[in-house]
Amino acid sequence: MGQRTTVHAACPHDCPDTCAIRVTVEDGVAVRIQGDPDHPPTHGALCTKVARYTERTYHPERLLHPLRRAGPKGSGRFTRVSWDEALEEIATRLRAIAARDPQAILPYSYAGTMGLVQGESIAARFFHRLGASLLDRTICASAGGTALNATYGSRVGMHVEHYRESRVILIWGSNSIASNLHFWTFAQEAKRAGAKLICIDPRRTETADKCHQHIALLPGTDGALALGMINELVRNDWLDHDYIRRHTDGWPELSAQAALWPAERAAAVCGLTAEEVRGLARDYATVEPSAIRLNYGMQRARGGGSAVRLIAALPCLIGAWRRRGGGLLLSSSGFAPIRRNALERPDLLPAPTPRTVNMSAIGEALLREAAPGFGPKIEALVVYNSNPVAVAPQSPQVVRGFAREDLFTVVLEQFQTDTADHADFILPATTQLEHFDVHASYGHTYVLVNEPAIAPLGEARPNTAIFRALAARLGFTEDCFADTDEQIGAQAFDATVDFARLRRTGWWRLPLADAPFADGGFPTPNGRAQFAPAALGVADFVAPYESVQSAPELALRYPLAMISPPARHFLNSTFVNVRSLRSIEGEPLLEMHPDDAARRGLSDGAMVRTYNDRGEYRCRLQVTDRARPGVVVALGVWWRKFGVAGTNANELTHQRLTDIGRAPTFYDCLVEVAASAPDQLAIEA
Ligand SMILES: Nc1nc2c(c(=O)[nH]1)N[C@H]1C(S)=C(S)[C@@H](COP(=O)(O)OP(=O)(O)OC[C@H]3O[C@@H](n4cnc5c(=O)[nH]c(N)nc54)[C@H](O)[C@@H]3O)O[C@H]1N2
Ligand SMILES: Nc1nc2c(c(=O)[nH]1)N[C@H]1C(S)=C(S)[C@@H](COP(=O)(O)OP(=O)(O)OC[C@H]3O[C@@H](n4cnc5c(=O)[nH]c(N)nc54)[C@H](O)[C@@H]3O)O[C@H]1N2
Ligand code: SF4
Ligand SMILES: [Mo]
Repeated sequence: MGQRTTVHAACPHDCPDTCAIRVTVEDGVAVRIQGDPDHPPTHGALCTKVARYTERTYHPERLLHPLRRAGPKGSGRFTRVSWDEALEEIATRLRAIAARDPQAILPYSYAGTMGLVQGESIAARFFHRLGASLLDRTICASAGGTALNATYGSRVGMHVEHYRESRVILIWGSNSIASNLHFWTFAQEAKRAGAKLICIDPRRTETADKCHQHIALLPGTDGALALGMINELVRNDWLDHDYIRRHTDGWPELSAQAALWPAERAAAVCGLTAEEVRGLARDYATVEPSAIRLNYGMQRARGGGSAVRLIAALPCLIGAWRRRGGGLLLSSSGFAPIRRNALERPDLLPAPTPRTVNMSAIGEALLREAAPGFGPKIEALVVYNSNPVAVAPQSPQVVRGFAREDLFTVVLEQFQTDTADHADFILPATTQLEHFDVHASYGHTYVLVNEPAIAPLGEARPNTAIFRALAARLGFTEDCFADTDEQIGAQAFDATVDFARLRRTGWWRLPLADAPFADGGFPTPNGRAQFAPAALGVADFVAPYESVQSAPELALRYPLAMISPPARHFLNSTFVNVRSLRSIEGEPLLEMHPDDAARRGLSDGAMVRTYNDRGEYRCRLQVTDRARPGVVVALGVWWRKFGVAGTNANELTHQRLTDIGRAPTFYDCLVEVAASAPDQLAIEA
């Protein structure tokens, strides 16, 4: 019997649950991964994906050595090189570009790991000191986040545990069983205690199946639904006048706006019945405590920011915040006492501040020439914690950008993703089991530590080590480049977090009130929720760029709205290459309602072509009433190389941005679907 130890870890994935994990290690090998039974949100359970984390870590296709491109851009052909050769050549190329204009260098990263150390710490310091372009990290949550900041002053909300006490829960724009499993456990507890669960989602998800009611609105119409509900709250006087008077600003403007939205008008926009709108308002406002679990599904359309502002007003109007089982949660990330400046060191930036490039329109950015108002052409891209070739909207442009022979691309990765295929250099990165990190969460109110369980595999290195080495080669001598990962972990939180204790216990609950806004006290300048802040005015319904109602001419050619929400057994594009999980998801599918399929003469299992002016995507059709009429669903995000024709659903999405927050509009996308020619059927087994 060898040496057996257990270490405290945290799930690194971009998931609101941020589970506390215990890793069992035997003779230097991670043999078991379990949810921490003592951490209240995790309560000992992990999702199917991360329960398989050892399969991912010890995957035979892990990148274990630096690689240099050995074929045309995007060919995916590489040869092994030493770390020394790779770092020296990368440093030489970056130094030469920086000598002309460092803004021609762009970092591209997101939340492949949510860790504060392996995310934006040494990496941000490195790019700040270099004077590289800044990246606007908008691809996921910035429409909803900006809306919460405007309304509540920060990204704050209910504690997830308190949903067990709610008597009615609106699950709004969320397939919780797939993407927020640990919230769902609390919702089920509430359900057993008699709570009514209502799911608001264009798709009949597995979560909708398990709720008492499913409201299948059209994509991008949530703002209209919220206005219709507010209209009903006023008409029936289901308002908490005292809470509104003492703890909110802008109600006169908001109520005037909502007066224009009787249930009939809202219903017509949403593709619902007026009774559905009225019933929803009644259920929401006449039982206490009532709670909303808002998620990001509805903010991926043009009006997503306004929709979140309108929905965020609801718990204030009925005084739901007075009790801890009432209120709303979209994100709790604003509660975490993170010292971003200490981690990222914006003081290292040159003056004037470099330009900012929006990650959500990376395709456009890579294809632009130097221009006033844009700045220099992008000559180098350093990608870490992200797989933009698969996940960024409008892949035809993204791929053309990444395929530029004159672009120098470095990708730090664990696997040879679609993005890594387009690299000049691939640098092998460690996984969560192999490096140190600290975490906050956007779905609960704890901070966590992740101790390394095993030594790095092969020659893999943590992101921090890679950027430290590049900083040294570029001659950056500031002390902050010498910080160890554990020192960075200690800098990550303010003094409310006792770092030494956190390392002993693995996780720690932030000292917050149970019902944080029972007596107002929102983190706005005057402590009141803002319905019509000066910068934005009152929110109204903002129609999608592309929908039958808002773009009737386009809809003549492309009459179906396509949404592409997360698949349950993947995490964005992570895990697509883990065989056991991919076999559960099967293959890329397009769901279509039987009426829409019959109208096109398409049958279940047929290969289809989904297309619009931007491109074409081929996959198998699934005829199912999970999709409502007029809406097709492509669960993703699949790696392009696993697709029939080497594409995924982002072949069809566009790069236009949300009303506020500069975010992508993945679910604001009209398409048409037709049978695919038989010679295009070849699918790899
Ligand atoms: N298993 C799994 N978990 C994940 C992820 C994953 O890929 N897989 N991704 C993680 C990430 S990065 C994030 S940001 C979160 C994402 O979290 P969410 O975006 O909340 O993802 P989902 O739970 O799929 O919920 C989106 C739901 O919104 C619905 N929807 C689409 N358009 C609209 C609309 O206009 N209005 C309304 N009301 N609903 C709409 C979709 O049908 C879908 O069921 O989940 C995280 N967790
Ligand atoms: N059509 C469509 N597109 C979408 C979405 C959608 O719903 N529909 N969702 C969008 C959303 S919400 C998001 S958040 C984005 C997500 O997009 P990304 O942030 O790109 O997320 P992933 O696809 O999970 O890719 C993360 C990559 O980081 C790598 N990685 C993980 N840990 C580390 C590490 O420690 N070091 C390094 N160097 N690499 C690491 C993983 O191997 C993985 O390849 O996708 C967006 N794209
Ligand atoms: S992906 Fe989410 S549910 Fe799964 S282990 Fe990680 S934090 Fe928990
Ligand atoms: Mo996301």
